[in-house]
Amino acid sequence: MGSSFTPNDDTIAAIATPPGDGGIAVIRISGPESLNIISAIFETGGEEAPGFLPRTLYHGHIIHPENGLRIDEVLAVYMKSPASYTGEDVVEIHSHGGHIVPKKIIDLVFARGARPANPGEFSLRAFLNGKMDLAQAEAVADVVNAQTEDALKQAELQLEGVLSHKIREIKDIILDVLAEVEAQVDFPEEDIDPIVKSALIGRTQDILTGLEALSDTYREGRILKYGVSTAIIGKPNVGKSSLLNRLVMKERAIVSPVPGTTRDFIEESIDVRGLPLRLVDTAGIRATGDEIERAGVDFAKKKAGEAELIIAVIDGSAPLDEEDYEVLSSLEGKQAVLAVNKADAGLKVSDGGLRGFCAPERIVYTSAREGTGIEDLKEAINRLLRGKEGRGEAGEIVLTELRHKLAIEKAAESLSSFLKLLDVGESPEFLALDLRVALDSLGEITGEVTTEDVLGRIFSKFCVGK
Ligand SMILES: Nc1nc2c(ncn2[C@@H]2O[C@H](COP(=O)(O)OP(=O)(O)OP(=O)(O)O)[C@@H](O)[C@H]2O)c(=O)[nH]1
Ligand SMILES: [Mg+2]
Repeated sequence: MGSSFTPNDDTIAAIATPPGDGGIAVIRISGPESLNIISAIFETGGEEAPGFLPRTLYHGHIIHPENGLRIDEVLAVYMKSPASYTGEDVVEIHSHGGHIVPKKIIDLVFARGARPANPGEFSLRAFLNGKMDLAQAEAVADVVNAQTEDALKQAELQLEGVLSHKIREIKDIILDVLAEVEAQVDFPEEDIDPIVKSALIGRTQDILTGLEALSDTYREGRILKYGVSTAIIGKPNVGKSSLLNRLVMKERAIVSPVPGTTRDFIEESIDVRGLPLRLVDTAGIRATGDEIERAGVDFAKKKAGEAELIIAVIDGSAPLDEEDYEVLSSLEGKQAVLAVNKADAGLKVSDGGLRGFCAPERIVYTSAREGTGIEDLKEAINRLLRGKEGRGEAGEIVLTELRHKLAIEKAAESLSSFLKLLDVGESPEFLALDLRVALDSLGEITGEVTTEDVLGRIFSKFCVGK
């Protein structure tokens, strides 16, 4: 089963740049009418229409075709099919930015027969026309949405086809195994030669190990793509807001010596060693008679419950008390690091006293007031989230898409089933079936096997003009 979509023969257009103030805006047109449309509304200074050589930038004006009025001074370029992003005839107009000019131009383009592009429709066409595979097309959105350098690096790798290449390599090995199995179809009554059989088992197990390793990278990939919800919790006055301010490197939250200062929660995004964190500073957790503060404490507990990562804070300059123990006990079963803060004011808390609540490598000593230990805290978070072993090569791909992980797991399941059937001496036809399912599952990643429904879901997440 392959993708059986007929490329659309209509022409689509969109303003590809975000609306609002900006030096320029880009209006993108794709489809058979692109060249006719631009020819009808564009003229170069007094001369005849230039005839648009492909991949040449022309300077001129967008002219209203009915009344001849100049709309804007622009640059325009024509990219002839198939040498364009979508694989179709594409025209891009670089006009002045703002709200009015691009809108007036796109209205002219629509009036000449183009229709508004759906979200992601340019990339969908690029996929349908074989300009990129599905994993690459998905990466286009990731490049645009990347929040940190590492997230961008991953998106670029995927866009370059590194993931697709890896998937194809795995598929090639499965195809070899399939060929071996199919060669046995003519002798269904005989057992597979033990040497051949053990070779098949070995190769399949290697693939399974590779698939499992790839699937495991999703943990990190998901973080890179979506960020980690992180709550800073602790009893009042231990320096949670001071720590938040240090991490975001600005005076974001109010800091005061009065316990119970923070009541509402404060959210900020930060980049910790390339990992995007969505950080929430919360009210100090304690029993309180103050109604507003109590609402804050409830919020804090809720945020802590929802967070994927906890930064627990205690005041290291004072002995631990009941309120600290309540916070520390809540860390059980959570991904957490512990900041022993106010380290500048003389430590009264020792590692020994904290043992049992938090592993030693997750405890850091900080002074939010003096700004020390902040890098250690980031490093502890980095290690915790990426796994101790860290990733191998810098150019190593990680999975950032749940869809890919699920497809890989499905393929792994089929291969495991293949191994079981092989073991019990099942006939080659049945063995081949599992291998084909595994191939199809992997084919879903690159879009060799796909449905309109899946494509609709993927591309609707894009913004218009992409
Ligand atoms: N000596 C010292 N004082 C600190 C440190 N961090 C914070 N403080 C002080 O501790 C007090 C409380 O700091 P905050 O950051 O407001 O503490 P908080 O945990 O957010 O407090 P609540 O919002 O009331 O729960 C302030 O007077 C800070 O200046 C530190 O590392 N060393
Ligand atoms: Mg606070």
